[in-house]
Amino acid sequence: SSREGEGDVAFQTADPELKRPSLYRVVLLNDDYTPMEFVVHILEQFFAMNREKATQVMLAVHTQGKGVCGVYTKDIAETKAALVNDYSRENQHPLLCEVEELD
Ligand code: NFA
Repeated sequence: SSREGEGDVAFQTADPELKRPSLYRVVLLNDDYTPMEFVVHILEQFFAMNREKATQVMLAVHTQGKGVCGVYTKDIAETKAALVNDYSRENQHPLLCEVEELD
């Protein structure tokens, strides 16, 4: 349990305290205008899903209002959501991607 800033390097090796990073869901929200094919394309390109999985998740968002694209650490979740939102806006679709902290 090395204290910060004291430089006791020996303890860092002997007693590493590894905190697991907090996890965050990246979710897509349904809307009335974004084409289903565009949502499938997003799930394939940004979340590495195959066509079958992407179609399942898209339909879950469409019927239930929202759906989980993946679970990531904070930086990765926020970056993915921002990339999806920028890409949707560039293509003039209202699709929204949000980040939720896991309990
Ligand atoms: N509800 C959209 C439609 O009927 C499809 C959609 C699915 C949009 C998932 C956003 C998310 N065209």
